[in-house]
Amino acid sequence: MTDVQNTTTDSNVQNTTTDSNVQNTTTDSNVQNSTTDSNVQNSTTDLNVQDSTTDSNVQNTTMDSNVQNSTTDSNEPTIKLYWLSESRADRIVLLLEELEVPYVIEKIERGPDRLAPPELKKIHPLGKSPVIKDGDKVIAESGFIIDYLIEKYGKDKNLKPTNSEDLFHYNYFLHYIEGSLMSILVMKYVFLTIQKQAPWIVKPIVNGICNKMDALYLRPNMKTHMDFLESELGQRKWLAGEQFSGADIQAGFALEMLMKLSNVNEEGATNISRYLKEMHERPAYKRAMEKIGKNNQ
Ligand SMILES: N[C@@H](CCC(=O)N[C@@H](CS)C(=O)NCC(=O)O)C(=O)O
Repeated sequence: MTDVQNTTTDSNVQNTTTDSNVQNTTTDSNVQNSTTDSNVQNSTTDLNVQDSTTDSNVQNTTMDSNVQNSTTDSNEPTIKLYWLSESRADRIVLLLEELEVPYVIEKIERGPDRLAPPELKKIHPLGKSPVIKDGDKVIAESGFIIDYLIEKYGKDKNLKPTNSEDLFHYNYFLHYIEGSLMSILVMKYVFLTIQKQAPWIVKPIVNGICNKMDALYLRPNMKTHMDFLESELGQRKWLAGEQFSGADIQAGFALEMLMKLSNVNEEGATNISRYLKEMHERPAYKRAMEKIGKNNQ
């Protein structure tokens, strides 16, 4: 759409202000400054910014100048999510909607190579999404972001169990999803993409290698994960217990991907399907999908 992002509240002031922290961001001119007390931070970005969305009750967003303005009252958090299209960053939109805190999304499109634009490395050296800024902190890793935001802003939201049994499951699944499940799913996705994009002359060889890898490693592993998750969700309503939690926010994206890449329908995974359906019914989920333009799910 445009390389311009503006967020204006109250007046057209280019400031994000919290207690001890002042943040100014100018995206179009590729200059970004964050100032916290005596700590001054400058960074440069030329991300292809598509849109900027904030909780409509708190902040208004306009797109017609080179200036990003957001002024919040002193108790409001200042969270900015760098959201990459078709990515795990969807999790953080869902979480922010569950938390009902004000936030700004900077939408970034994948390049034709399906990778994130290299400019994302100016936000965090790994250049991956999700990544958030909260005041002067830059935070990466979806599991860590989820726990950080719940700890900081979700005390009254019941998104992190307090009893030890559920907390045990919460921590396990927060780690398991990225540590074990996603690596298999990403590998499967990469192999499918390689097969799709292989030039015709090498296609038979590429297909041979990919299909072998699929049969020997990927499919059996995906089946193991599917059986495990079916069994876990047969024992509890949500992954950590009877209460929806950050572990489910971490898991939703991966379970959708597992179902799609395994070509399994509802009957093939009744517990996972029930679980995903219940997640889709959550008002925060609906709002999150609306915000990222996936409201047809
Ligand atoms: N373990 C990280 C993974 C982050 C990650 O790999 N994100 C992908 C999107 S799903 C990404 O940024 N890919 C773009 C690229 O590799 O260029 C997390 O959970 O946040």
